[in-house]
Parts: sequence; structure tokens; C-alpha cells
Amino acid sequence: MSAVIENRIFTGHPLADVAEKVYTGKRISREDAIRLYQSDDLVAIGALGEYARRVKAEPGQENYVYYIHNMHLNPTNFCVETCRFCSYANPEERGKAYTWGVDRVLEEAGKGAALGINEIHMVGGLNPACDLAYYEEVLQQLRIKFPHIHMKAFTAVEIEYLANLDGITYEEVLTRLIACGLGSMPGGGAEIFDDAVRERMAVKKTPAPVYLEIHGIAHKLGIKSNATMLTGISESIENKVDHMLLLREQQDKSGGFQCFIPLKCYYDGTNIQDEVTEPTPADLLKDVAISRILLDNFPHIKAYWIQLGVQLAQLALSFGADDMDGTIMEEKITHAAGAKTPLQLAQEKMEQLIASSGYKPVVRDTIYNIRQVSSLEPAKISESFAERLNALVNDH
Ligand code: V47
Ligand code: SF4
Repeated sequence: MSAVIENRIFTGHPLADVAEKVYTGKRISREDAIRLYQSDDLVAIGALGEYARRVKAEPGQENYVYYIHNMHLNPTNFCVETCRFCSYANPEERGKAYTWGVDRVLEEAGKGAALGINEIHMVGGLNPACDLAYYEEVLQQLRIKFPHIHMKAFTAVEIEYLANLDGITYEEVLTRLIACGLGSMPGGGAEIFDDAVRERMAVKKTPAPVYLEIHGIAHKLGIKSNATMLTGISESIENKVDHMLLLREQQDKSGGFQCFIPLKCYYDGTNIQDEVTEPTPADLLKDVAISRILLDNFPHIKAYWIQLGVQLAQLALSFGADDMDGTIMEEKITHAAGAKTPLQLAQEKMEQLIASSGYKPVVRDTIYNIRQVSSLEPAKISESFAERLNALVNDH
């Protein structure tokens, strides 16, 4: 459908001026994004997100949805911090905290390697036993044993912690980790940048300027990174929009973000449930669509199925997401907090989920080089879209 035809849907619509900007490729403002969040017209917001995603794609690749064969590896769940939404940090979990030696990390990585993964997403708690020297050893050994596996590792929070432990700069930490095989950085640890939300949630680590600075340094050193936003921790619409605007501004400067991932908080093992509003499926779909529209300089938006659940992740593809993350054979952070999603999606199942949502499954590497375009044909789904949307949003 051309922009002109799609734009007709918005004739007389309260969001017509915002739609006009999207269809003519103009950047939307803070106020525009807030109005999108305030609107109940989920179909209209989804249509804009989906359009924004299509125009970002290379010609002929508009219906591509990417995924990777990967595993999550968490060498330690001990953390000196006590962010209130994190189930790692509660006393019960802390009592059972583990710290793997280098051999154990290699053993766990070997299980993924045997299944043919090509990325390890490695993050951990802030643990004085796991310092820069430990992680240098981990990366070097992994590179020797599994040279074909890309290491996406260390959030900005961990980089800040490692720098402080050794009394060195963020740049030195990153330079040394890159020399040992670090390939890119995940987006975790951003939470919500607003200071009042962070105060309520006892987030003492890595305020916004530090998170953004560390990603900027990584980009300058030539590696890519992702960015996240954690919802369901007492944030307002304005907090979410301002969070994304800071990321958009940083991306204008350093350009190395490849993907934005809206995250949703799970509450098992935390004591925050009575103080927060749990995001509804409609809220989560808005996060996907509005991030796709607002973050016009981010190449990709991820539907993180581990947190969204498979059905909502499928629907998110029609709202602007173009990435399903990975087949993920191991995940601890969200499962510690109560996520019930199965831990591994076989390639065949992943491809069926994508194709049955109307998109072409594409295996990528971490930095979005195409590895394999699936032979599965995308299903025609236009009639069932409204039904699926209603079922998910109204059944909640
Ligand atoms: O940083 C913490 C969040 C993040 C909870 O970069 C929680 O490709 C839900 O960042 N419920 C880790 N979430 C996950 C993450 C991520 C995931 C997938 C892909 C990428 C990527 C990054 O999980 C943490 C924190 O924001 N988190 N506690 C919780 N109870
Ligand atoms: Fe530690 Fe990260 Fe959990 Fe905060 S969110 S307690 S820094 S592991």
C-alpha cells in the first residue's frame, strides 16, 4: 500500500498530523509521541508503526523478520546492587547465588555450540569476584574454543562496575574486552532513565548520562550495541518518551545502536507489584509501534518473545518490530521473575511463528548480516489481524 492510500485512513483522524509526518518521513516530536501513547486507536498506531518499519527496510526486504541462533549465559547471579524489580537481588536468591569458574562458562557455552548457535548473549550481576581479569580470561578461552561464536556481552552497567573496580576508564575496560573478543554490547541496564523512577526502584547504578556515554564510547571503538527500556516499574508515558528521546539523541551523535528492545517487568520474587501498574498487551504493542516511529535512526526493533510471550511477539511484528531475537536456549533474568515462556524455540518453530504472522523468516548474525532467507512463504493474514488483536487485548 502506498503512503498516499494509507494516509487516507487518517482523514479527519485526531492523529492525522502525526500520521502525515510519518508518511512524509518527518521526525515526530515529544508531544506527537505522547499523543500517540494517549490514543486508544491501537489499529491506527499499529499501522503507523508497521509503515515506519517497512520504509526503513531495504527494497525487497520489507517483510523480513530476523532471528538468530543464540543462547544467554549468566556467569554469576550475585549482584552488589539491589534494584527492586530484579529477582536476582532479593535475599532469598542472594543466598543461593552462584559464580561460575571459567571452566563452567566454557562447559555451558559448549552446550549451545553443540546445538549450532552463533551468538552468546552474556551478562551477569555485579560481583567483585568477577572482575576485568576474569572476564578477559572468559572471553579469550571462549574465542579459542568457539571462534565462530559472536560474543554480545556486558551491559553498560557492568562496564561501569568493572571500570570502578579496577579504577580505570570505561574506554580502557572496553578496549581490553574488545581485544579479548568482545563483539558487541547488549542493551540491558537502561531501565527507565528518569531519576524519580530510579529512586523509587532503588536503581543506584549507571544513570542516563553514564549509560549513554558508555554506549557512545563503544560506538567510537567500532562495536555495535543495543538499547532497552524496562516498563511496568512505575513509569509514566512522559518518562518512556523522554527515555527514547535520549536514545535518539545519542544515536544522532554516535550511530552505533542497531536495535531497540522494549522490555516488560515480571514481578515474582519482588515486592513492587502493589506500587506499579502492570503494562497491558495494548501498552506493550504501543511501546513497539511508538518506538519504531520515534526512533527513526534505529535500524531495528525487537519483539522479545521471552517476555512478550509468543502470541504477543507475533502480533508485535505487525506493529513495527522486525526482529524476534533468537532461539535462546537459556535465559535466567526474566524466568527468575516468573516468565513462563519455554526456553528454546527450535528453528522450525521460530520460522513457522514468523511466516504464519505474514512475514519472511531470515536468519541473521549479530550485526544483521543475512545468513539465510527461509523458503517458507509468509501467510496472508490481513483478515485475521483485527481478530487476533481483539482477542489478545480484550482477553487480558
Ligand atoms: O537489564 C531485570 C531487565 C534486562 C527484570 O540487547 C527484568 O539484544 C523483566 O537487556 N522482569 C536484561 N525484566 C535483558 C536485556 C535484553 C534482553 C534481550 C535482548 C537484549 C539485547 C537485551 O532485563 C535488565 C533489566 O532491564 N530486568 N529484572 C524483571 N523482573
Ligand atoms: Fe544487579 Fe542488574 Fe539486578 Fe540491578 S538489575 S540488581 S544491577 S543484576
